Amino acid sequence: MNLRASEAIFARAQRVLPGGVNSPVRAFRAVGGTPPFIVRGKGSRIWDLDGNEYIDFVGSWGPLILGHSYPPIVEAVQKAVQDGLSFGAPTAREVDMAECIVSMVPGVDLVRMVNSGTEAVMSALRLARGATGRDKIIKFEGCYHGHSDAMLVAAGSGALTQGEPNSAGVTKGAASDTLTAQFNDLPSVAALLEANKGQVAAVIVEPVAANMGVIPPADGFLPGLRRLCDQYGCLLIFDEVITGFRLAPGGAQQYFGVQADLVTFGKIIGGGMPVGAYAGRRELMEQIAPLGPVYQAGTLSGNPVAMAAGLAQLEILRDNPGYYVEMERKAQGMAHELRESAQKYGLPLTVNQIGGLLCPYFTEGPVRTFADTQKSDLDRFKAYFHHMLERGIYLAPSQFEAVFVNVSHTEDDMVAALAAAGQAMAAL
Ligand code: HOZ
Repeated sequence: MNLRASEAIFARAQRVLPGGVNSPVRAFRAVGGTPPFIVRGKGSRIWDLDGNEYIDFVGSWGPLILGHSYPPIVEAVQKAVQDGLSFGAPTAREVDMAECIVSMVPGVDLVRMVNSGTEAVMSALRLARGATGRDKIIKFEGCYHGHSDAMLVAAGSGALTQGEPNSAGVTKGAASDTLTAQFNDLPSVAALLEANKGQVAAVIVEPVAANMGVIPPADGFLPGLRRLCDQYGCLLIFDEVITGFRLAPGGAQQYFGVQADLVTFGKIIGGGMPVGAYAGRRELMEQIAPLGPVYQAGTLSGNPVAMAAGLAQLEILRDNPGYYVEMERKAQGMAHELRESAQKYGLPLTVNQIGGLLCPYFTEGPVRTFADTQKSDLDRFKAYFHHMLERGIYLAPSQFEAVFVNVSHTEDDMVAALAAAGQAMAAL
């Protein structure tokens, strides 16, 4: 594959951007080689500077359920742009967006828009602490909730990929109120709650852990968290940056039938633009300024262009519940075929799949915990990744990220991806 133009600009990039990138996983450090520099996307496809075409299974890390440059979203953005880029003043689009989220997400009365998932989580944690008068937070090893100080403890995603789940630069003070439990292990949560009685403000969880690969919650895990939070008087926060509007129109709460107290959203509600939000029931959300004592603000919050893009996508998803059936079917089919290929070539492979999310781990299964994810053969993943890229299949350059299957993927795309995977596995 010719990546000459990407190589040239990556060399320039490394002189002016740390690692040549603005977000670490993109630097390809976990897999080696040069990241293709992307120039254009349409539907399920992206193209790089050298003219290579890829079927994209990253989709901007989740939000592009309808694909790249989806015409109604592009038109909504074009219209919004003509009206002005930013006002730092209320606009009707923010109200439309909040009404749409309230209508789709169970248990949500009020929404506060922010600019990223990181900001949403950081703000939701502050709200949880303000509302309960408690300081401590329980998170799960390998779950990723953005890069705020308190959440860079035993973190997944890029932090895990880079081997730095506890970031330098986080003070002991900022980290000391973050307690770490094990995903899919209720006793580990109960033990922390018991040992820190009356001190835990919230348990925050990705309802599907999707930043250490993809780990669906075990039966009873999410209802068990709900029960424990009620028992110990703390809040349950679902970080739906990845699962929101992807598993179901109402996200993981709807998919699993478990009600959280607060939910956080990220890029998924921007349709490709930078957005985030946190939301919950009225009496909790009324603790936020200007109604209550928990302060949080932002000039770009509710930005009209981002609202236009996000709203266009959410309305389409709301009106097309069949899309969710379609994504699940395609992802299930892909998981099944990957398992078959692995079996054919005698390769130890475990594929976890739920909704339009999946992850092949290069190990015997099951993969149900953080510890299980660490058994995956990363050299095999690396070789697989490059075989796929060579064959025009664009995957996340890390074992610890999800494969995103979207509405935009055609049956031909799925067939092409599976043919490539079969060839890759034959070569491994
Ligand atoms: N590590 C993030 C995904 N879980 C974002 C990666 C990126 O945008 O480069």
